[in-house]
Amino acid sequence: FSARDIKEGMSTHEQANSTDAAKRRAAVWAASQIEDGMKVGLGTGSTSALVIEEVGRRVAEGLRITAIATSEASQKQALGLKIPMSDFAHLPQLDLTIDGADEVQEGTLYLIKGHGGALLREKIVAIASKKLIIAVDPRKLVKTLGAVFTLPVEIVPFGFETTMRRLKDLGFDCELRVNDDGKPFVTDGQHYIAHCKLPQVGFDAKLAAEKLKATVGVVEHGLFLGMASKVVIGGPEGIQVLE
Ligand code: ABF
Repeated sequence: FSARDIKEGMSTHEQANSTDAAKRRAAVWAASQIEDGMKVGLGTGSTSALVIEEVGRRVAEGLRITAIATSEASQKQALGLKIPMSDFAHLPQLDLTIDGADEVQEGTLYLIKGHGGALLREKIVAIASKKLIIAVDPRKLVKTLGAVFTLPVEIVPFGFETTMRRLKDLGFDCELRVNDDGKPFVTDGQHYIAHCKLPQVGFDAKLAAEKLKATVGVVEHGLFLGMASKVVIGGPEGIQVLE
């Protein structure tokens, strides 16, 4: 199935309901992959919120896990559901992290993440995990990264103007993320986010990732390459798992 299968013949309201149902199916399947005793990373965003809800339900039924969250918002939700939370001082490695994504490239499982504003913590948690399962609805599948979303790049506030100029010189056309009041959006790590358009022709994700990592002032970027073990896509009637 595809995003088209969901959209055709539906009103806007029906589409929203169908997207929510797709996210929930993906979230419930992803949460079902957690086994008793696991150390689990909990993602950020609306799909991850559904995962956390399902994990909370399973914990209330007796599932024993310890978790680390990728954002203050997910930490708060998890604590509210009485999911035992910890930190990297106590859990150096995680068994499984479940998170959402903005885009998933068909074939490679390369991801754009970070529109929820938590890409740095998401990457730190993902890299500390043996496995990363990404739960999405079908709208997230793309042929080329950057087809729908810009790439979020987390940058240090000091000198952000000069960092963004250097990003531009490297071919990344970026805009600073701002709140409704026009002030810069500040991440949980107290950094800014630059949203960069990716070229749709001849884009080399690995080369882009290398260039971004080598840019002074860049803390981390939202390209997650070779990190997803599985991607679960919720659909109108079930789920599809890509690996
Ligand atoms: C996080 O939340 C992000 O990496 C991604 O930006 C976003 C996806 O949110 P949603 O599930 O609400 O689409 O996982």
